[in-house]
Amino acid sequence: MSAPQKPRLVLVLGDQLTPNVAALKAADKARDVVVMAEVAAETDYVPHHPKKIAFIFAAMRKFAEALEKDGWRVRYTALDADDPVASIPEALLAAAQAESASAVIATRPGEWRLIEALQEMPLDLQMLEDDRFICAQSRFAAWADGRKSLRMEYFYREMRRETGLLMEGDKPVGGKWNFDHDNRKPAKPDMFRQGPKRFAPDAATRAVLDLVNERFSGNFGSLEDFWFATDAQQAEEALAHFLTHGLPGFGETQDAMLTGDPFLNHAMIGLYLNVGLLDPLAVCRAAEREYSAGRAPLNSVEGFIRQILGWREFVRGVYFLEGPGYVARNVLGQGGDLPAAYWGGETQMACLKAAVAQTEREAYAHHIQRLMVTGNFALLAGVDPAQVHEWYLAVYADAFEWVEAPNTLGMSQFADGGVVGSKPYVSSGAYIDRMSDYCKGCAYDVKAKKGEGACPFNLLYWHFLNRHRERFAGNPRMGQMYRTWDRMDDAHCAQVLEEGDALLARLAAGEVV
Ligand code: DLZ
Ligand code: SF4
Repeated sequence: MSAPQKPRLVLVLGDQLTPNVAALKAADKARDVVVMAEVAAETDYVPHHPKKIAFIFAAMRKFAEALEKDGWRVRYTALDADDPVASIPEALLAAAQAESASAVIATRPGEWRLIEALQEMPLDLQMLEDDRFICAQSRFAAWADGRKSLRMEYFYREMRRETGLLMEGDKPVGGKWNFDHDNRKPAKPDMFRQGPKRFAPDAATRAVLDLVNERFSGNFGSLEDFWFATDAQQAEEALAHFLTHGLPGFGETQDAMLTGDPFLNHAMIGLYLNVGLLDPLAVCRAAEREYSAGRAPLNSVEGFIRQILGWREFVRGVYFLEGPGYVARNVLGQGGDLPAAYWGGETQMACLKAAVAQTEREAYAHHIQRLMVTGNFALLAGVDPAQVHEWYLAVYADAFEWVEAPNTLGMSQFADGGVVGSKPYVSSGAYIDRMSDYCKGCAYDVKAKKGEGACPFNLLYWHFLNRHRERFAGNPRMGQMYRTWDRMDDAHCAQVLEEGDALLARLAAGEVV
């Protein structure tokens, strides 16, 4: 009889919580040991929102329990264990010693920092591609190869063709690939809008909430009223709830912002997708069924599917294609500090206040609040993109670097020089006024372009375009903006720039704006 084979260590990270993750699929229940750990290195690389930490820990603990029920042997180290471990490599080294093991099977983490830390361990590491995505990384690289620029829209069309989602033969259903034109309406308060499904914390989650409260109450973000799904079954319920109640009206108002209604018809499933509680292709197919059955209109379903099949897959491809240096990019050379208002400090700007207050409460803001309020303002105000990146990575429950960095540094801050977006997403206050009810209650006047009470977005929009003229004037998508600026009278322009300078100086001095 041959000696039993040595166990291998199967690493499962806090955002790899599915039996379909590559490392588990490659492992042998009868032989191998799953390693999971709550560690300070992961809780502290940015000051995560307490609700995000609680969500991840609760989902990790419940997933570990499910694995054990399913016959796996799991070595789980809690943050408050008697013999805690400080980092993922340390957890693996401790497990290697205890189990007399030297081989590790891991699924590639979603962050270069952790990939490199694993590669540096003195253990025999097999790192498998994370195949929980619709588009394999090699497929993305082949698509990107030789292209002068990468545009999500073209990638998305290929993904539609390859998956057959919303296709009639080789034509897009409805004759168009993209129905965003119908999806730019402002929203009105609606008592019957349901919002996402909420779950009362179970015993495992309550224990985590106590721990997080004890250890992380100093972090930005409220832990009160925790309602996220924390296992796959609950996440499925949250999805089903959205498909019935949210999806039909999702499209029309997907870009709208309303004080007091943080969710509108948004799905709030990004966090579940990103930790593995939901599968992206299954989610797209479920949404497509709602269209086929006549329960949701095409503009909603196409817009929703594009976020997952197009945008989410695209940014993941970009993150891994661009390599570890991506997060340090700053092509516009912006160097200001993130205003204290982003961490809950005072501000007179109603839109910024609302987006940050909601983030503080929910660890969530929707794409337009992120892109056109907090992102737009940071870009206009000349903030160092690395600080903006760390803020988004910390405060949103759905934020992991592979998805957050291309969205923040690329799409929102243009720090990558146009890999992700073809132009910077900047706007004056008029856009926010059109899409929200924020301006009505603001100390600033959105109609004022300069002078007393002028909306900071109005001043800084032109200031930004002017200070980056050399880079952007030749951009075909921005020429119109420069022509408009050039037609304004010189005295007006000079005053706008002077007041913009003064505003930036006040921000730099840490004054409340
Ligand atoms: C975000 C996070 C946090 C806060 N804590 C842990 C943890 O204690 N243990 C763990 O395995 N994963 C955690 N994560 C998720 C990781 O940071 C994530 O896997 C990497 O950033 C790669 O996406
Ligand atoms: Fe925001 Fe300007 Fe509107 Fe105030 S007036 S809410 S600062 S856009």
